[in-house]
Amino acid sequence: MAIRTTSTAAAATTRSVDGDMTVEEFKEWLMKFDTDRDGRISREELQRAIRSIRGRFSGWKSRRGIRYADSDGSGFIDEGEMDNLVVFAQKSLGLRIVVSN
Ligand SMILES: [Ca+2]
Repeated sequence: MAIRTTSTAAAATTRSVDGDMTVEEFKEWLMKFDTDRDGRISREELQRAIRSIRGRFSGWKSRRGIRYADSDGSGFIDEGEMDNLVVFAQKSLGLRIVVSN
């Protein structure tokens, strides 16, 4: 049986963020920036995410995003706070995120 090298999962999930995306797709995209893999998004990680979509003022916006979404004041966006960040991304980052019922 031949062992084939398939393209990485990261490459396969790379998609345009210019069009509509679902909340699930947004979270999946965002978690790619969880570089220390602690399951939370830090300000630095959020800044890299904003920069990746050519967002301007990524430093300032990431600070605002954390402040907006970080309900418990931990300084990180954890899983339960991700929905707050969805709202922030729609309002302040101009992402079109479809909320499905
Ligand atoms: Ca993290």
